Amino acid sequence: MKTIFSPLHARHGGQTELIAGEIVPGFEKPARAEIIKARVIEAQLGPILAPENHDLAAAHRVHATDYVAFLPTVWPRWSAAGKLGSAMGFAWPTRGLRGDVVPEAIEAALGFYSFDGGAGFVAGTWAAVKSAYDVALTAAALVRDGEAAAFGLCRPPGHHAGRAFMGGYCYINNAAVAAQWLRDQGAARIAILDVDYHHGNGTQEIFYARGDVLVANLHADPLIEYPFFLGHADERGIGSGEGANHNFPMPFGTSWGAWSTALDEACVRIARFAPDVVVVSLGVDTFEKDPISRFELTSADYPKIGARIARLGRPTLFIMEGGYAVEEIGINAVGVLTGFADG
Ligand code: 6XA
Ligand code: ZN
Repeated sequence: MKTIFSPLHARHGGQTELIAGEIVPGFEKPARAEIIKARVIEAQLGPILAPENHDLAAAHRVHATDYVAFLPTVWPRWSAAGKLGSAMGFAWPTRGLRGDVVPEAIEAALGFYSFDGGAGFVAGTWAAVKSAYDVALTAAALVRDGEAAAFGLCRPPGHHAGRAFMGGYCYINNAAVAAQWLRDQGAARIAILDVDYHHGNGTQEIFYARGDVLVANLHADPLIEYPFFLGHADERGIGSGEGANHNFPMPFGTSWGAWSTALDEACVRIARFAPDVVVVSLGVDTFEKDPISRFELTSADYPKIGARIARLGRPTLFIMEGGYAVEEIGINAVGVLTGFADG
């Protein structure tokens, strides 16, 4: 399996994030992608290729025009305003406030285009975000051209980014961009299988009214876990998307038994949908030692995830999402891929 990787991801580093009353160094750091890349080499998964440069047309297919235009301007505006630290909002237009007027002040515009303080910008953030977009599209093109599978080693991740907002370390929704691009390249139906510990709220929002893109999410129950405000089992899609959104919220402490039962059910529904391509939002923060998560999967479980996905027998595009900088992030992420390749 080919991996697409860009060293530009490392330009996004040293950012801070807001969690539980504290501004802390971002957990989503460059070492993550470097550890995964090293494991791709060590496990001899296949060649590592650089992404091709793409214009932003594919981003406009899933994100609002004004939002896409805003992203590259954030750091220049923030630094021109003489502000220090990571660029992020601190006020958000919740219920009862105007959500239709973009403020002029950069810190307020950041609040307008985000749902949390988890997607800070530093000077190189846009370059990294754009590189992850290029990685996703280049990997998608491999699958379009007939590869059985490809791995987009995207960083930063994407699944919390919605049509017009960032959050949760995500700016552009790489998996959604790739899925829509594959549709535009002629695929009739795409299934997105999100196995990250956190609900992929952005991906769900983007495709919620769509019957041509099935979205299945396995994640910690939003009643008790981030992103909190989406991801319940009763969210099944609307309009022509009715029945094409599938959520599997699970309690803290979930281990392979219950988790794999949910994976199996998601795969049964995907098989019934008969997608031309399966896009996997590959998060490995379900791992027992993940520093921000509370599931109990072990390293031995990840190849079994890959093998189950392989049984779908569909062209498959893996897009990297979460999983934090512990040594095992490489073993676990690449474990899914070798499990798929051997499955
Ligand atoms: C709160 C936690 C963000 C979770 C990001 C993640 N800042 N998403 O791993 O999949
Ligand atoms: Zn996650």
